[in-house]
Amino acid sequence: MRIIYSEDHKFRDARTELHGGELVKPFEGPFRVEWILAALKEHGFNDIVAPPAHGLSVAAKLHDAGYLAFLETIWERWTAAGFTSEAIPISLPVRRSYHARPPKNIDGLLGYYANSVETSITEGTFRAALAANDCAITAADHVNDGNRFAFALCRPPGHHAGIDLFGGYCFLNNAAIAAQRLIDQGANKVAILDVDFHHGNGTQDITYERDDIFFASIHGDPDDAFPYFWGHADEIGKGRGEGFNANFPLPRNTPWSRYREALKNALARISGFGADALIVSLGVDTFERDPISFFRLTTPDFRSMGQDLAAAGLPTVTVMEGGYGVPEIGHNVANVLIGLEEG
Ligand code: SP5
Ligand code: ZN
Repeated sequence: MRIIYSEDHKFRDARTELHGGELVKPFEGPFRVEWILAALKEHGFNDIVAPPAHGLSVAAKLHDAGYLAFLETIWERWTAAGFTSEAIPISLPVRRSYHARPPKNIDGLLGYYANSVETSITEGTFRAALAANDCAITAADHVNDGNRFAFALCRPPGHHAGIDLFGGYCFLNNAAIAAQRLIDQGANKVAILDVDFHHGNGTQDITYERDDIFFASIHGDPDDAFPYFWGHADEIGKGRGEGFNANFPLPRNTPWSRYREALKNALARISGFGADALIVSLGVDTFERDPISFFRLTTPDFRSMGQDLAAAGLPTVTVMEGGYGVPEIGHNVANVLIGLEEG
């Protein structure tokens, strides 16, 4: 299958992540994609192409205009305000912030648009996020051209980025952008299946009131896992989107056997929806040795996952999300793609 990859991901290279009360080296860094690319090449995936620039016209249908302008200008305005280190929010609108509105102060604006504070914004962040957006759109176009599969090797990831929210290492929602692109090119219904360890709260935010995008997510129970405040099973969609959102929270130490039951249930819901195409938000942080997660999937399990996903029988755009800590993430990603092609 074709891999869409941009070297510009390297412009997202933060020095800091707030973790356990300390600023540590981020779990989400350029080395992740280097591991994934090395494993893909090792497994014979050689059709790797760079995307053309697509700009923000697709993203503008999903994200708030003020939020996109914020992402584009935050670094310049942050440094102009006299700050010399990476941008970390300090004050967020929370319960009973009834009158919250975007303040003119850049420090305030940073908090206004944040859904978590571990994600420092840096000089090249927007440039890299734009390249990931390009990968997602180009992958959608490849499937729209009649190919069964495409893999958008996006970095930074996207599934925690909401309508007007960044966080969880995410800025632009690459999976939702791929879905929107397919719809813009004629698809009536698209399903997004999020298999990252973390609930795809940003994707849920963007699709919650829509009936043309079905969103399903299998993830660590929010009672025990980031993003904590989204991802419960009773979040089913709203308005015309009611019935088009499905969450599958799972407990600590979930092995493939139990994960697979949830996956089959999610795929059954997607089959009932009648999607024209499937977007897979692929995080491999469900791996047993992931440093920030708590499922127990093994490297061979990811191949089975790919086979199960392919059994949906749909044109499929796979979009890279999380997966941290160890070089095996590359083999785990390759195994999903191998399984997809086998299934
Ligand atoms: C795309 C993606 O996977 N984003 C994940 C963002 C998670 N950020 C917060 C991580 C907090 C982890 N705390 C668990 C400590 C385990 N020792
Ligand atoms: Zn994740």
